[in-house]
Amino acid sequence: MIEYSMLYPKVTVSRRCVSMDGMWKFKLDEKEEGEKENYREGIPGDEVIPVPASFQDFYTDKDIREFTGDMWYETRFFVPGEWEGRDIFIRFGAATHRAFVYVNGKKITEHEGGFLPFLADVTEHVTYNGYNRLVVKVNNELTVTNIPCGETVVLSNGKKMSKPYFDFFNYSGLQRSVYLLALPKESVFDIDLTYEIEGGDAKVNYKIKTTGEHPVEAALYDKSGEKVADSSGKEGALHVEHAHLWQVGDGYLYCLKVCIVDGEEVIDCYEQEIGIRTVEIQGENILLNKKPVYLKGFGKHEDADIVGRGFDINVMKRDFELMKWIGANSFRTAHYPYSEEIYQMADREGFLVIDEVAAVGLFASLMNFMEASTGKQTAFFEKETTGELLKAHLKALEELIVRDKNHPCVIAWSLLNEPESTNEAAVPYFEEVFRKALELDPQKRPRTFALVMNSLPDTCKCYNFSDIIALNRYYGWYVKGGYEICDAEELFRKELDGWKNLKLNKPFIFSEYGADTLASEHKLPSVMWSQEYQREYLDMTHQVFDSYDFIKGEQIWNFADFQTTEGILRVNGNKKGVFTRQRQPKDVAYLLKERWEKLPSDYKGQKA
Ligand code: BDP
Repeated sequence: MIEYSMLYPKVTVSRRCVSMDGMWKFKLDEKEEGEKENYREGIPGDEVIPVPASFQDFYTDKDIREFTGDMWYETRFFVPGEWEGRDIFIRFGAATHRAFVYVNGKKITEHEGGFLPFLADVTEHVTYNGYNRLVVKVNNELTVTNIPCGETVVLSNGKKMSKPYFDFFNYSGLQRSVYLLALPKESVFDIDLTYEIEGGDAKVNYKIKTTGEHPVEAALYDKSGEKVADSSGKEGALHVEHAHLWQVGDGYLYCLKVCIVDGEEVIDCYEQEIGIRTVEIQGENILLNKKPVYLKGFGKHEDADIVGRGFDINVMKRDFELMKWIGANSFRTAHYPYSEEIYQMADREGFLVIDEVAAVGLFASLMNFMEASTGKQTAFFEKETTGELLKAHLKALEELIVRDKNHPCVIAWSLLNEPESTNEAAVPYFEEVFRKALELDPQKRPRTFALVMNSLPDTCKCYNFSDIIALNRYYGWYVKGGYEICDAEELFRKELDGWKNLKLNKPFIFSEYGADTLASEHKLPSVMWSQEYQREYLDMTHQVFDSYDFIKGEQIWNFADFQTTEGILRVNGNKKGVFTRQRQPKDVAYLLKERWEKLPSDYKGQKA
């Protein structure tokens, strides 16, 4: 059980919420002296840095960019006197990968996991009508007991370095917004919703958790602010006549207003935007509002110049404009839960989201993207540390589902990316994770995980857990690239025939496929890394997709070029983007646009 409310911070009649974003004091603890020197009471020096942002790409010094260890942040905040008597929290959108929070020199809380929000209850520790000091120690070391998995090594010069078991740069710090909240003592804590569509009408079933015993009233408003239904009680149903369903490209949102009342007095009100829609798997189909839907889109990253993985509202806007332009309808939040504002945007724009927890790197290798195709085994789930990892994974999963369950855009949970699922030891681990997701989600959305190259029909021990089988495949890139692409196609078809023969009666999607391509390279005839080859690769891949009816979606890797650890296989990052890191199209963007605009939304769907 999460002991604080995960509801997104909002100002209402009863709630106050003040942004703490801005320039904060900052210090990398290079000498590991922060504890001894009592940084919790104030950090030395004058360095300041923006919050939210990753710290890495502001500076010109490589030791800073690669810094691994503790970093300290500090800011001052004012708590209004009229807030006395309320519960006061500091809400962190995320702190990557773990944080220790101190207010006025006193430790308040700590949190493990770098991509989900947490609250520090500071009610008893702040000075009212006065200034307070907030110090946060953030640590960005990677381990195999937390997600995402990796190692921290010490180099011969004594400096620590992050060695991710995953293919994205270990951006870290306070990468999301921080808010100061004042809530009434009795407040709305959590909201569960399920939907039933009845002809043209709909039923919205709700369950409200509060921190007290007073009664609850719920009312639903349409986009124009008209009340369309209401109900009393912590649990109930709202009947909506002629419901405007939430659809792809038509993210119609109602506003659910939940109030705790004491007679005439309103104790607390919270407003939640909701979209009325159903999601289910039926045979080989993914059904949205009982109609088959074919996924077209991307695996993405939160990644951009300068700000790194820090939430940037401008980058978000551009990304949605590009996704609409190209005819996409969906994306996967590879490889971690994204900033909440991105799901809100997907809700409004009518995008389908596969929401991924940060369980990436569960395959002990620094180059798993290469080695996964070779059949290499690392006995990952046989490690002694697996129990501890599972605990961290389940906790993050709970935070993810509680945070995101009310977004209409979220149509499935991705519970792992490219784990080593070829070993029996993975089975009990998967069992726990898949069971937990089902238990936590009131809407019982489909669950999936992305299968790595060597998790094949005859080697993968875990595909049966998935409601949607999601394949990450690189035939024509890591396997038989270049002039050998004809052999890649043959192997690709052989694998798919294998899946077909299993008659799983489940939908398959490609959660990754792609080829590294330098925006600067044109070459006729093609060579690998040229824009011409990216096109050839996609032509072959699309032909394969179109030959199998059980394939119900394609999410290319990646939306845009992104930063990774440096190495001989990465040219200043991963270049599989359809767009450059600056969000301009490579040639294949036009090819995908043509394809995706042509494919009907229910492509290959058998009518339910
Ligand atoms: C897969 C990973 C992804 C990598 C991609 C690649 O899921 O994170 O970036 O392949 O190699 O292994 O480009």
